[in-house]
Amino acid sequence: MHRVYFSLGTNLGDKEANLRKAINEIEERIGKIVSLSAFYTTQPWGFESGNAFLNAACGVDTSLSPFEVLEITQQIERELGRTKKSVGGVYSDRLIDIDLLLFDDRVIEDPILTIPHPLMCKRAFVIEPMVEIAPEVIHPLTGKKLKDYM
Ligand code: PH2
Ligand code: MG
Ligand code: MG
Repeated sequence: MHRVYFSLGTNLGDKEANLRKAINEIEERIGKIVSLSAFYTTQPWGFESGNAFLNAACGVDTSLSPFEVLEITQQIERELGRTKKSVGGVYSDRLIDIDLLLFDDRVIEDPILTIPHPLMCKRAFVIEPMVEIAPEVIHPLTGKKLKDYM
């Protein structure tokens, strides 16, 4: 079994329903949800929009590989109505975004998947929910506990 952590975000439509649907699909297709943060209302980071976000984080036990997990999260995003992907760091409003943050203590640098997520510790909307559910988890590149990023 592997422990994987996801960040979830939405700033369009029925945001609470979007998060709940995504979490249900993750549980159906990826594995058991072992921890789920509160839902945090946050302001758009890195782009201009009048639509606030609802963000959360969850921990899941899975027997899948990182690339299988990535493929399934992208499928779930599409099924929940995600259309545009951010291109070159230019973000836009979205119904759902599911980002893979950590996969055990693996370090992966691949053109389609970077783990740990390179920006996870720089974004309050990611690190706050993660510290709520996984304060003692160690960042595999820095050796620091997540709670020490707050
Ligand atoms: N996601 C982004 C860019 N900016 N801002 C907030 N508040 N929440 C997000 O989930 C978010 C963002 C890129 O995926
Ligand atoms: Mg994202
Ligand atoms: Mg994403």
